[in-house]
Amino acid sequence: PTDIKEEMLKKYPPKVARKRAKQIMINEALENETPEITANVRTIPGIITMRGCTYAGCKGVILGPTRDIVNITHGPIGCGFYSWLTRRNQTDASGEGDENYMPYCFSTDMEDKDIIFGGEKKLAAAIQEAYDLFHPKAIAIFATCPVGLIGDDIHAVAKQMKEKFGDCNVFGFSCEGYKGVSQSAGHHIANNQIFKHVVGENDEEKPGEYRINLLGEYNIGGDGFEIDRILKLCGITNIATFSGNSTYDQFASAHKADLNCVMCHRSINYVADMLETKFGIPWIKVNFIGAESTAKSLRKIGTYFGDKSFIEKIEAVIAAEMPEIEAVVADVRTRTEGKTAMMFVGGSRAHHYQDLFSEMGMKTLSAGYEFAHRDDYEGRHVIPNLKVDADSRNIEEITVEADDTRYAPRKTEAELAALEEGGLKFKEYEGLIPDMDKGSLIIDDCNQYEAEKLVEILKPDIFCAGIKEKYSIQKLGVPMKQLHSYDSGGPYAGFKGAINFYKEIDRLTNSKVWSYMKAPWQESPELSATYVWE
Ligand code: CFM
Ligand code: HCA
Repeated sequence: PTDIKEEMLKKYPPKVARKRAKQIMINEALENETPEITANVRTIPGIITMRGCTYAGCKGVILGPTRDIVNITHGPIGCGFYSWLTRRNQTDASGEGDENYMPYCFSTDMEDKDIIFGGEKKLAAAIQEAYDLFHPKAIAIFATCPVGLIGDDIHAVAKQMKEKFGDCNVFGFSCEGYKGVSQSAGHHIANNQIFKHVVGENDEEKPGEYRINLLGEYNIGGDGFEIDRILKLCGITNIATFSGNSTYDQFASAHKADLNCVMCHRSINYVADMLETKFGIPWIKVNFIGAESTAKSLRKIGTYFGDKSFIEKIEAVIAAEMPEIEAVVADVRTRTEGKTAMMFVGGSRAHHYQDLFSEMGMKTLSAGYEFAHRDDYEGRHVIPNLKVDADSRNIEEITVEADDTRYAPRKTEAELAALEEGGLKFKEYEGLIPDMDKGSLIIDDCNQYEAEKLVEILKPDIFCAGIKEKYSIQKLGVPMKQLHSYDSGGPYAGFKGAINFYKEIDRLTNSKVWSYMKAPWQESPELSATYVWE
């Protein structure tokens, strides 16, 4: 691995190599303590990063999957267009009276004249138009880069329109693309505003004995549908998913749950913490990617609520689902055992999907996040030591306090301590590093050049990343699976999802098509030329 790291850094100018060296880690045995990685820092200009922008993290990721909020992008048309369902987040609006605005793409379509003379009037007109057409419960406004540069005050416009309507919640997000170093800043901005403007708005009692929120599940390719199916079988009531298949009212009622289950730690841990501080709801980390992980997560929920009959019901569900999983695994493993994978994805999947691969007997040679923070790699214990740099200071920190009337600790200190004693950890995420093999390569903010080098040197049987990586990897003759959009597949979460995934990876890694393929320049290299500098 040392040689591979050196090989990857060799082409860089010395200053760039020094910086990248801190983001490329050879996993050492964890005898002493978890080694430190540099993360959540700016991408070096000139590098073709896999990352996206802060607006994408706020509008596309967190609010995009909510069906009954009209999401208006204040900006040039491309920003709205490229964040319009490309993530394959699904929703079920088949219920009586359900609103679904997700198939629409709302934008102010800013043009040169709006940049010069200001876009606030155009924004107010767009909000009015959306209100007149749909009378939605809520309208959200998302700022793009030029909005911040010219200084349009989206919050003032939102406030003015909210007062004017009286029956529609209007609020804005200062999530200009450049606001942070990646999508991650957008998550934080989205979490803050949803918490300030929506959570706690609906105090109606909610039915259900075992009530949870599922935080950080976005229903990509129907993942959330499969998880909800399982929860329902177990008798668990999901009050709100943040934010797959969600509605305004789910967010507004989130304070009615008795446990928060955090799936994607990176994107939503802020909401988990705020719900605990303000309303007294504890949170645990779960993972519904992988059959074993799904069973483990369900058992954690069972332990938390503690009722014997509930725990038995959960065990019965697991016992009913597992035989099919075992049969498929036994079959695919004859073809996938010992194969290798690499994955570079967002801020949680590069960790979660390793469980699915190991269930198939496959080994992860290298993995990393696009925009996770050190706690997602090393575990939450590093949070107190994280340096707050100029880029993180840019993002508003909101102060949350216990609610005067509605703060109600769901468990006493003694009950929590007893559960911890028994192995159920609260507010804890240990990160990706401890789960990876010694000698594997962990790479933060991996880029186009490094990805190609890795494939060239280690020749994995499958490479997982996003759309920008898809074709360059396939052209190297290696099968590529998108772990963002799932290409056209999914669900991959839960029990049924695991089966879909095993079959898909079996098909991809055992197809002969890649070995038959020759790139055009390999077949007829008439374009070979020598560059001459005069
Ligand atoms: Fe969380 Fe996500 Fe991810 Fe993410 Fe994303 Fe995504 Fe992702 Mo693409 S919220 S961090 S910002 S699990 S959109 S559903 S796939 S990069 S690994
Ligand atoms: C985003 C969304 C994205 C992009 C995926 C990709 C997604 O970050 O803006 O690069 O293929 O999951 O759709 O992460």
